[in-house]
Parts: sequence; structure tokens; C-alpha cells
Amino acid sequence: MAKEHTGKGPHTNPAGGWGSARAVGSILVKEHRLLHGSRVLTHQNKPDGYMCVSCSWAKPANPHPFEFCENGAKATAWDITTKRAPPGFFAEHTCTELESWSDHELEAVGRLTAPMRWDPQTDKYVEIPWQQAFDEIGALLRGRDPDAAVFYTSGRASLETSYMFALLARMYGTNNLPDSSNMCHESTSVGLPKAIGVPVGTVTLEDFEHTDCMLFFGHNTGTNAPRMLHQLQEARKRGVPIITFNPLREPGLVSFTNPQSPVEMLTGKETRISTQYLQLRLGGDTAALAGLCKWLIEADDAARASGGSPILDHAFIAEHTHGFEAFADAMRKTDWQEIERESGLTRADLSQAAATYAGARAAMLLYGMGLTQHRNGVQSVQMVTNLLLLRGNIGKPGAGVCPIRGHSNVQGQRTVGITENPDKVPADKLRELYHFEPPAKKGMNTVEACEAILEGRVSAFIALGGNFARATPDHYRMEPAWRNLDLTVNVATRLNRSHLLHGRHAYLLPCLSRIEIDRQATGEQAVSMEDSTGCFHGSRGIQEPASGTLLSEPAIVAGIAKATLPPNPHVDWDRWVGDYSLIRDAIEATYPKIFKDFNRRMWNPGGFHRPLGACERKWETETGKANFIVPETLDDDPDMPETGADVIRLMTTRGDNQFNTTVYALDDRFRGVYGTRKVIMLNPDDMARLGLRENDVVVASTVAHDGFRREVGGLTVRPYNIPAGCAWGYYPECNPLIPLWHHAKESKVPAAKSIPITLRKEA
Ligand SMILES: Nc1nc2c(c(=O)[nH]1)N[C@H]1C(S)=C(S)[C@@H](COP(=O)(O)OP(=O)(O)OC[C@H]3O[C@@H](n4cnc5c(=O)[nH]c(N)nc54)[C@H](O)[C@@H]3O)O[C@H]1N2
Ligand SMILES: Nc1nc2c(c(=O)[nH]1)N[C@H]1C(S)=C(S)[C@@H](COP(=O)(O)OP(=O)(O)OC[C@H]3O[C@@H](n4cnc5c(=O)[nH]c(N)nc54)[C@H](O)[C@@H]3O)O[C@H]1N2
Ligand SMILES: [Mo]
Repeated sequence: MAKEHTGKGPHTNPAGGWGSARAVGSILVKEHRLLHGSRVLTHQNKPDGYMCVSCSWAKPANPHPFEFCENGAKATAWDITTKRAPPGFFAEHTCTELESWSDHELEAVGRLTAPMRWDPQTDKYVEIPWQQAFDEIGALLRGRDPDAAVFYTSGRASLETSYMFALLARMYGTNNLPDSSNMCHESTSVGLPKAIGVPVGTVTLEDFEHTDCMLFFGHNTGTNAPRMLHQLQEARKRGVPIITFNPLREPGLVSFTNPQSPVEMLTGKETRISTQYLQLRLGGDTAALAGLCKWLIEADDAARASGGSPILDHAFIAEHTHGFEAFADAMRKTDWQEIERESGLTRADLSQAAATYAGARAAMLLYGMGLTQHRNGVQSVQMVTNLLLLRGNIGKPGAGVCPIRGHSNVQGQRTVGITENPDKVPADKLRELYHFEPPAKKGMNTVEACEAILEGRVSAFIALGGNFARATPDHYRMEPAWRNLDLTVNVATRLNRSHLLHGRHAYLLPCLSRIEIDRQATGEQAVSMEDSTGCFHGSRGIQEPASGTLLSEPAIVAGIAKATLPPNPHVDWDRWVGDYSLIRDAIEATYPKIFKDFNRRMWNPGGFHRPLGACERKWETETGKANFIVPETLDDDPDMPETGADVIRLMTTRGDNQFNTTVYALDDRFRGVYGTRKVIMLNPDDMARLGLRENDVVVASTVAHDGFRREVGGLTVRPYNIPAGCAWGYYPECNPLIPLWHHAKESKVPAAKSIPITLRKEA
């Protein structure tokens, strides 16, 4: 039987396995829903069931009997809990008092049950009727400069809701539509179109069956997309090499025991996942990728000089790409010393990885936040495509680029109009369908919205889910600024800190979770979403709603829209709410190529795939080809102030018991952290150098010369297997340390994986 981890030391057992099965059981027991919860889980990620509310990993056409993972089960239990935060709870607590509660304590109260408005006299949220809430919000929005309002979306809202929300903002007159992907894969959305002409990944589930090699950058799969371990395990059984680049040895990427395989569970048989594990420096990805490209280009030069067989796919390069010569020259000129210094990896290790890649007929490259949340995040994404293009690894079976997306519909909401960029929406279609002039001025993304809030240029903030104030950087600068807003509206399932940092007028509007049955005029409704592999799926709720007073997200968006916008005979919000298939018809009419025959195809087992030019080697770029893009620098952050030896780089990351700012419990068993999230993990040599010992309590301070003091105290020091000069701590506890301006240059994704800090012992 697999050894179970019981002690307090770091986890050494495979991901999945008995620890996973027990953890699922325990959270469901805690939520008093064990039996019922288990029945619910059998409907998760099935063609006729509901799509998991946790990650966005692809849903197979032939699902396992239990197509869920430990963390999907936790997210489900969190939504179908019996715990409630009714108006009576709010009658007992002022907002000021609740502000002192932790993220976990706030959400743990339970599901919100009734619409509420903040009462300035008592400093409490008080129940009001839905129609009154809509009318008041409408009155407060009308007459305002549309560009002083911000419409934020977290990535869980369905395609239907997102489409309506984007339309509401544009009919109101603004493109201020920031979303969670602005903090997440925006480096992908900016980097890929210039390189290969698509904003999303090209890999589908089928490609996993045909690939000969996988390169994995900056993703904690065992925790953040656990179902994907099945694909990795199957590939490993075929002997496919997996090369991982990650500063931490994440257990899920080291080995895996399938909790749904009785044989593996009983025998403790585990699959080794990574065949080569390279613990690079934080932000060393551009340099590491440059090392791989350099090796390939020079090995090809040598092979051709000696009459050997080429390493690069010259036919593909000639027919399909642009900029190869300039890129190849730049790589030839880059010296190994610089590559080794910036990546923290040796030439020998990089050469071994490059040789493995060169030996694969079809290779794919997968990545997560370790790549995108850096100052040079966009450049690293483009180094990914450079490496793939060298061997024609885009647009053939088993090959391609696979950005592993975050929220379950974060990719989809961008597809249906959630974007601050007016060039990314079909204005002609909106004009034709709804007879209004879509705003042409570029709107604000997340960082720009924060800047505008600080500068007093925003007066109203409408949030469709999420926890904006907690997920964004620079908490101590931002928190007072929220108070200056005139209006805050939060559509949410559970209480969080953003609801407490409210404006002068504040509304908290509780909605159905998509696990719940959504009954409207024409009967029970379904919604849809797009997964990480560009496939669209239908999803039907199966659980009775947490409260009879809840409205669905489409109904809430329609309520606000009708109360705010002048009547428009071309948009019948009520009919849409009565029958969501009409919203899907509208989506299809707006995006006919992507959503052809939407209402029927959304129930295809495995979903239906959106057309992507790059998959067919049609390049929708300025040059009409796939572009090699020369990196500007190998340095992760060339703009970082000159730093001394006492400065270390901090990454802020998720633990095993959280979904973003939703903290289920304080343990992170894979990494051996129990009962706290206020820790900072350091390389033992750095600890010695800085005079720190295990269990010392320290204050971390950001190194930034802009006149603001950014500190987080109460962090317990722990030694960890992490490269020298690097440290890790938890998101969102460490977010006060990220300066708002410390973001990826082109995409403005906050550089949450590389914050320059110093440490001092707490007095
Ligand atoms: N259970 C669960 N599932 C989730 C989420 C959740 O919170 N909980 N969140 C969802 C969301 S919104 C997202 S975006 C995804 C996030 O999923 P991930 O992309 O896995 O995000 P993080 O947890 O931030 O982990 C980042 C990983 O990158 C590594 N890393 C850090 N810096 C670097 C670097 O410089 N280079 C490289 N190569 N690696 C680095 C870290 O060690 C870590 O393994 O997960 C989604 N799924
Ligand atoms: N330091 C640091 N900061 C980061 C990151 C990092 O790695 N490090 N990661 C960034 C990333 S990748 C992301 S995606 C963002 C996440 O930012 P957000 O998406 O804004 O935050 P979440 O924590 O996912 O939002 C949780 C809240 O959503 C609400 N909610 C849950 N389900 C529903 C639903 O079905 N409908 C509605 N209307 N509301 C619902 C609940 O009230 C819950 O409290 O954070 C970013 N911030
Ligand atoms: Mo994300």
C-alpha cells in the first residue's frame, strides 16, 4: 500500500494516491454532504452533467467513471455546502469588524442567500428586494461618465453571462472590462497572436495520445490541474519523456498514483512523471529556452557542415515562418555563460534536454503562471513558440503550445467579448444586431483599473464574481482608495474581502453556482464554457439552490442592464433570461465562425473545438507567417533597481488547499506546510548567509525606490529545496509586496513570481 504522509516534514509520496482520496473524503464529511456530495461528483465533467467549477483542464469525450480530482471535489463541496451567510449573519457583524477576519474565515461562513445593500448608519449589509437593488444601481450608474465605471469579470462566469455582461458595459458606453486573465494568461493573449496568430493554445486532448515529448514550464499540475496528471501518466506509460522546468520540485510532476485505479492504489505503484527535472532560477525561463534553441541551431549548423541529417525542420521554416535568420544569429551570439547565469542551469543539463527534444517527432510545450507572471512574461511565451517553430512543432498531431489556463471559463469569456481592447470585438456585428455604436476608446485592464482607482478616475466598480481587491497587487496602497468609490456592486456566491472594501453605495448580489439547478421561464437552463484546449461544453446544474432567493448570473446581469440602459427593442434581456439558448444564438450571430451550430454542438461528448488557424498552419499574423521573435534580453527584469547581495526574489504561489483567494484550509500537504500560510521558504545557503534560522519570524520588505513602504510581517522562515537567491510564499498573503507597476511589460500581468525583497528578523 502507498505510504501515507503523516508527519510534519515535506511530502515525499506521489501526488494522487491515498492522501488524495482521504482529503476528498474529509472535506466532504466536514461539509456534511458526504453521500449526496458523492452523487453530485459522479455528474462532474460528464457530457450531460455540470462542468467542474475548479480548473479549466479539458473534459474528455469518454470520461472516467469519476472524472474529478481532489481539488475539484473540494471546490464542489465548497459550493454545495450547507453553511449559509444569511442577512441574520450580517445583522450581527459590522463591515469594519469583518475586515479583521481572514480570507478563510470570511468564505467559511457559507453561501450568501439574499441581495443586500450596505447601510452607512450601522455599517452593516442589510437585505433589500432584488428589484430595488437593480433600480438603485441603475439610477446610480445612469448619468455617470461611462469611462468612470469598471466592469470586472472573474473567470468562472459562463459564456452566456460573460457575453451579456460585455454587452451591458459596451451599451453603457465603455470598454472598461478588466478580468482575471489580466493577472493570469494575458502574457499568452499578447504573446501568441504576434508569433502564431492565435490568442490561445493549439493542443487538444487527442494530441496527448500522439506526442513524443513534453516540456513543462512553471505549472503546479498536481494541485492546479490534477486531472491532467492522467494524460501525463498515460504518456509516460508510452515512454514519452517529460522535461520539467520549475524552481520547486512539485510532487505532482515528480510522480503520480492514480486515485481512481484500484490496482495502483493497492500496490502503491506510482508513475514517474518527469524524466528530467530542471530547477531553474525564478525568471530564468527566457534564458533556459534560449539555451535549448542555441543548442538546436548549433547542432544543426554542425550537422549540415558535416553532411549529417539536419536537426531543424528547414522545409517548415522556409514555408511557414518569418525571421528565422535573425533569430538564429541572435542565439548563436548568445553565450553559454550568460545563459547559465540567468537560468541557473548548466549547459550540460540544457544540452541533454535539447537533445531529447530534438529526438522527438512531435513535441508539445505546456506552461502556467511560472512563465506568465514575470516582467518578461510575454517574451518567455514567445521563446516557447520560437523553440516549437524550430522543429515544425505547431500544426501537426502530438505537437503544439499548451498554456494551461486558470479559471474554468477564463479562456471563454475572452472569446465572447470580455476585453478592454475594442479591436478584439466585432463592432460591425454588434452594430448590426443591436443598433448601437460600440465605444471605440480602449478600456482599462486590471492594472490600469487599479491605477485609475488610486488616482480617483474611477467612481463605480461592478464585479461579476472574483475577489479583485485581494487578487491584485499593492494591497496597502489600494485598500484606502476603495473607500473613495461612489458605487461598488459585487455578484458573488460567498463573502470575501472585496465586499468589505466597499464604496459609499454598496450592493452584494448573491447568485447561483453552476452546480445548482437554474429554473427560468422555459424550464431548467444549461450554460456553456470553453476549456484550456479551446473546446466548448454544455453544463447543467443538478443540485437544489442554496436559497430560494438566489438569482442566476444572467438574470442579475439582465436586471442591472434593464435598470441602467435606455430601452432598446433589439435586445430583449427578459427573453434571454427565459431561455439561454437564445443567448447562445446571439453569441453565434456575433461570432459565426467560432460558434457555428452552438446549441447543438455544445452537447458533443468532449465538446467542440474552435477553429484555430495555427492548427492548420494558417498564420493570421501581420507577416502571414509564424514569426520568430528575438528576445530583448535574457534578464528576467532588466529594470529592477541595482540590488545588493541581501536581495532575494520572491514568488507568490498557490497551495494545495485553496482556489485563488478562496482558502479551504491552511495545510499544503504536498509541500509539508501545516496549519499556517504565513511562511517564507528559503534556500538553506541563503538562510546561513542572511543569518536566519528555521522558525525565525521575519518581515519581508520590497526593494523599490518609489517612496512607498511595502512590508509583510509575521512570516516564519523554513528551509526549502529552492535555487539560491529565490524564495516562495503564499498568494494572496504576500500580495501587499507587489508594486502595482511591477508587471509584465506588454501584457501588464502583475509580476507575482519575481518580487525583489529583503528580510529582517521581527523585533
Ligand atoms: N486547486 C486549484 N486549482 C487551480 C487554482 C487554485 O488556486 N487551486 N487556480 C486556477 C488558476 S486561476 C490558475 S491561473 C492556475 C494556476 O496554476 P499554476 O500555473 O500552477 O500557478 P501557481 O500555483 O502560481 O504555480 C506556479 C508554478 O510555477 C512555478 N514557478 C514559479 N516561478 C517560476 C519561474 O520563474 N519559472 C518557472 N519555470 N516556474 C516557476 C512554481 O514553482 C509553481 O510550480 O490554476 C487554476 N487551478
Ligand atoms: N500574488 C499573486 N497574485 C495573484 C496570482 C498569483 O499567482 N500570485 N494569481 C492571479 C490569477 S492567475 C488570478 S486568475 C486572479 C484571481 O482573481 P479572482 O478571479 O478575482 O479571484 P478568486 O479568488 O478566484 O475569486 C473568488 C470569489 O469568487 C466568487 N465566486 C465563486 N464562484 C462564483 C460564481 O459562480 N459566480 C460568482 N459571481 N462569483 C463566484 C466568490 O465570492 C469568491 O469569494 O488572482 C491573481 N493574483
Ligand atoms: Mo488565473
